[in-house]
Amino acid sequence: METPGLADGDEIRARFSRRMSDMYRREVPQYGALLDLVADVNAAALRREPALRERLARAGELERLGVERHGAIRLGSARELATMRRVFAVMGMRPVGYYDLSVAGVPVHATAFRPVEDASLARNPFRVFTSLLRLDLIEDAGLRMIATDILERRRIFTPRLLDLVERAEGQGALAGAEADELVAEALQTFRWHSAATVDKATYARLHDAHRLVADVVCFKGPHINHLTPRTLDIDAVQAAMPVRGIAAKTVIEGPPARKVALLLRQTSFKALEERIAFVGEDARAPGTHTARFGEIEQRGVALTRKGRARYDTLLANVRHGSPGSPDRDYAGRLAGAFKDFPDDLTALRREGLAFFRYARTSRGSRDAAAAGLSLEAQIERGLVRADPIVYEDFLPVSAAGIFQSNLGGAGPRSYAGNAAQAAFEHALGAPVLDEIALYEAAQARSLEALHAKVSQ
Ligand code: OOG
Ligand code: NI
Repeated sequence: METPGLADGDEIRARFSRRMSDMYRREVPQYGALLDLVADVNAAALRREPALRERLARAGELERLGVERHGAIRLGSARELATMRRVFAVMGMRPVGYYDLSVAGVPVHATAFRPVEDASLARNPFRVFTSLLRLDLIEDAGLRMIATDILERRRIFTPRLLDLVERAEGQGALAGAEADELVAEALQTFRWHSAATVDKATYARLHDAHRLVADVVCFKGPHINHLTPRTLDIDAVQAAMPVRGIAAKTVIEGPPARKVALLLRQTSFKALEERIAFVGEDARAPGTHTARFGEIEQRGVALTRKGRARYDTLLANVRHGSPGSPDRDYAGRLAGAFKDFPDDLTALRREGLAFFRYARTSRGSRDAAAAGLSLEAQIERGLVRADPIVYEDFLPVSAAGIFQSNLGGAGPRSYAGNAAQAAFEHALGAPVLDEIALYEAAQARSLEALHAKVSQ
């Protein structure tokens, strides 16, 4: 059991992510092997780069290096999504961003539940990429009815969890023991069930419609399908995975390797084939299901709308709009495409491509003349510091790549790409926050604080 006393959202999230990690390691031993590899690679990076170690130590990030950054689930109905929003709210997580995966042949749309305050992100950064199945994209009307019916009847939250969520909503926090209980009850929603809730034939029909449809519809709950620790050297982990017998996806998603890390780079090991049991007469003829995998991520600076538009265009040129597996020379072509994208912090800042947090240095606070200088002049003279703001969200093309690599070689389906943010928000019962607006606000707040100090 954890510490007694009152537990706020940040504390509950920290406990939840720790317990989830323990559970997932027990459920998917290969994930433990990935964590070991990441720990080794991170340790080597810290030995190799003392400056990096120092920077992380100063930021208080060294001891949290091994803490998972995110996980993902896939939900089946509006009711499930709306309730999940309440559960995550108790853990200090808000829905940020809208991701349309239909353009990439995956019949879901999604948001990321995450902490939004700097202090909360620093305390525990855990977030959950949460998809909602788009039943409207199942073509066969009969099958769509079957799926809808199954999903309307299932209950993925324990009654006790719902009680505790209501209590927390009323009080804004929970007593320590109640928080532990809430975490334990919430974990029930995320655990794996090797027993399917349907017979073999129904599973097969849903699976034929799309593998993800079977994954969402045929089980008692929305099992956590991966967890993702942070690595300091994603290229090293990617190279070492096969050496340790871990089947890595072909390429690293996101921007190329650079001096100044941009946005988010991710890679994963392929979903494992697991034995499942069907209901009815098929109970003695087990089948297999692939859904669960492990992933790693490396985060860089958040890009402004201008920077992001440039990133999206460059990436699209390299991928030629194809969400399928990129070819062998992909990394080379990707690096080539980004050759003209500035790769130093000053240029990224001056060209308005990335977000920064500004703060007066101790010299700056002593220098009365600073007030009369432009921001650039103050930065040049070391009176003001500009620190890059880390990107805390996801990338739709990357997410599609992660989904695809876990569809076991089944090629992408084509859906007429149609974002449906309004429908998603209706199901969620709330609007999603605009991720770029959050970075804009953080940068603006830091500038305001700077000016406020100067005018004092
Ligand atoms: C989610 C895949 C997307 C990411 O990190 O981009 C994702 C899923 O497979 O359910 O987790
Ligand atoms: Ni992920």
